[in-house]
Amino acid sequence: MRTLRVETSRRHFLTGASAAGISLIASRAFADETIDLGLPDGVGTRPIVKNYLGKGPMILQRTRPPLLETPFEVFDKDIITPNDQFYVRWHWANLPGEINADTFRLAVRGQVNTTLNLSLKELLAMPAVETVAVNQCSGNSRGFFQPRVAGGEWANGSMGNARWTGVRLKDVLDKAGVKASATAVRFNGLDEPVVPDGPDFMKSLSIDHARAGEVMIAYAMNGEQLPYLNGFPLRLVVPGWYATYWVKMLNDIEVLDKPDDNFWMAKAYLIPDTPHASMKPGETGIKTVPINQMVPRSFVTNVKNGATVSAGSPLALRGIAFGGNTSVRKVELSTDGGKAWREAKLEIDAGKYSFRRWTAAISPTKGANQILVRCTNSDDSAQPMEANWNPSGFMRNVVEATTVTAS
Ligand SMILES: Nc1nc2c(c(=O)[nH]1)N[C@H]1C(S)=C(S)[C@@H](COP(=O)(O)O)O[C@H]1N2
Ligand SMILES: [Mo]
Repeated sequence: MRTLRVETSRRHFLTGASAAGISLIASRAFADETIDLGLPDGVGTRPIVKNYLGKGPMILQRTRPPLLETPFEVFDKDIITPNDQFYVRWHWANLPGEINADTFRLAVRGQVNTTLNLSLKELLAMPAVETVAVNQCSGNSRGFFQPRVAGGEWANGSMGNARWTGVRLKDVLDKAGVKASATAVRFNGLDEPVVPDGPDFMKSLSIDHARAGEVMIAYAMNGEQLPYLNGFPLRLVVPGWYATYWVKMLNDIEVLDKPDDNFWMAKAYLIPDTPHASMKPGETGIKTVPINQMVPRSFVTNVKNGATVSAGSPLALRGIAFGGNTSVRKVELSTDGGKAWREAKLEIDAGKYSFRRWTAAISPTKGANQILVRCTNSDDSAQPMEANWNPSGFMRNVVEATTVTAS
């Protein structure tokens, strides 16, 4: 557990002033290489950047603020997504140019008996906990929504799975002593709006969720300190919940005595309160609620849509699945459009919030073969056959189809 490298004396520098520096680095990191994400209407061509603020090869979605997508083949290599290819998403481009780990403090204030200003050393001295969990953007796969919706046009790579190490949020709240008046806990990071009246990015959780024990303040990711773009030096980890709650560069925790009405809770990240958060384009009068727990998903990772394979010999398939807010119960495949399903083999269980590797073999017949893959989680929630739709492009988890041609 203590082999991880978290140097409290280390600083994170960006070359140049923060915002301007980021664009400069982006343009220097530009390669000639591009990728076609295969989005509907052929709008999916993006540059690949290879050296963007410490990241390896990534799909550049936007530079200000930085939005980087993980190339999908990364998910075929391991159920853990490496830090240098873990996706990146920020709402505002105003990121600190330097973070000094020595002087950094995490404030815990509001409805508490004692206001705290915790150093990284103090946090590292508290009992450490570890969990493997999927971090997935609410808008992962938004680029596949039809009709199209506004927002980052992600393919399937705004998700990743990592081993997170840190302290329990509950332990930090207990240290401060939460007052009986507490109803919610709000989290804020070091990033700031680029316009004076822009709403600072903040998210909150109910006091019960915050104290239930699973929510973590992480200082390490896959045994290393957090990469700058993934929230150095601290981030919230909310297992089973969409990544919008996983506040990065976390430096302020405020215990509230009333519901949080800040923009990012009350106006943004709302979903229709309907099955699969689905509605019809233009439909009105639908009640909305803040987005919350994730839903199951599964993907083939070793064969690309449109690939050519040989007929008559078995085709080995493998992929990843995750249960969302609970573990994977089963992964099934269908090659007849969803009439018959066969169970895939599930590999190592790294924890209920982790990606799980699955393997299977099919026997392709001459011509086009459509492979459907479906995950059912331990709450018996299964991926739907029909894609959901909502105007924000959230919570896509339709059964994925991969078509290969056998000759
Ligand atoms: N401070 C801060 N934390 C944040 C955000 C942000 O804009 N600012 N974006 C959230 C959203 S919407 C996502 S999808 C995840 C992305 O996490 P990652 O960049 O580490 O992959 O960070 C979350 N935490
Ligand atoms: Mo997100």
